[in-house]
Amino acid sequence: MIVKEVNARKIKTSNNKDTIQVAINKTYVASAPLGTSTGKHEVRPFPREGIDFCVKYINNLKELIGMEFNKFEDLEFVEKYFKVVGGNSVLALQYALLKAMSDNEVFRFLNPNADKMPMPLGNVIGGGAHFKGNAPDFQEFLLMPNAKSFSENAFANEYAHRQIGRMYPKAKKDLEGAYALDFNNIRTLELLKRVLKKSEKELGFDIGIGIDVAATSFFRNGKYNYKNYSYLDSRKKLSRKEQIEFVNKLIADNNITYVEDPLHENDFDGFSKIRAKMVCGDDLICTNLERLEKAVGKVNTIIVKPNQIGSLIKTKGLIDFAKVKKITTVMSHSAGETMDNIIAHLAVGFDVSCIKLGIHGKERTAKIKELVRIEKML
Ligand code: 2PG
Ligand code: MG
Repeated sequence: MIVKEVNARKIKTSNNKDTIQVAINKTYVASAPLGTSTGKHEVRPFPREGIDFCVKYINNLKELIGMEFNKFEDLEFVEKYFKVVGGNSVLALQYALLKAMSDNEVFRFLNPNADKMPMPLGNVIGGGAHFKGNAPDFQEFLLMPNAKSFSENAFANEYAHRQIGRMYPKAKKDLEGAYALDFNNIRTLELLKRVLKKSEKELGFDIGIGIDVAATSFFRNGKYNYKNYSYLDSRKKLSRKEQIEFVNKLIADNNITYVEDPLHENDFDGFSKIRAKMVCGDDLICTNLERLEKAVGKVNTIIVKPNQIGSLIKTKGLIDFAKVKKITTVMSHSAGETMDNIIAHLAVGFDVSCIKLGIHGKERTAKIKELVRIEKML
């Protein structure tokens, strides 16, 4: 594929922030999302000079014109711009180049033998940093349906989401389209179990429960500061030990399979004390290989968000390392999404185990629909 034209412009994410969109040869368009509860160890999405500067810089990238890109590894060339334009600009450029090289069939280009679909983790009830108002302290309550196909699983998530909408017609939604109810974490789990029982009966397969505690977002002065703790205490401060006990009790009482970021982003050892089937690091790892190396033996699952590291080459390296160490990989959307559906392709092409997505909202369904389309092709 020969680059004839590179065009960049500024667009809005679903949380109304600015990000960059890049088009290669007018046809292949891509953009990278922005997080809200971002980890301290994530790369900067944009440099101090701002997005307008990046747009101008990329529009003037004369050296790319006439260059040939044919393999995944060729994308490394544009990573030298990282220092100047930041992680999101580099990713948008790499995504657009990847789409151009593969004529938009990215997953096949990454893996011509791709034959497995990821399991969806659907964000159905939310709070934490994703909702300004009264809601659970935990950022995400997730569903993990266990049907054979991706489309059945996606349907199950939508079904449960719709049920909650019917039960609480006045409920607001958070940044990712999950319902934001003025519930404490325990009451939320009780509601979820009721909804899942009904869904499982209707649909005929099991649905697991996951949570993204996103604990760093309410960790202050050495304590976990709850504002919606339980029936008896709304506000409560937990020590590290109490936090571990509380999370482990919730896991046991509610049969929770997946737990993300139960402790703050530097407590590697704390993660190893959590007793769930899948203990996942998001802010803990930040899609960073050095941090994953430190986390071996402490977590058995990781979130993969290319925008946390601003490099597709490094993202692939991290996934390869995780596979060698038998660590489960979960490709993930971000709170501030765009209409780009490339993570659907990356999940299948890189053969990750799961994909975490919102259930509701056009930026979320864009990815789900693409996965349903890919499944039909496999
Ligand atoms: C998370 C993500 C996505 P954010 O914490 O897992 O759900 O949120 O993009 O705000 O980091
Ligand atoms: Mg997270």
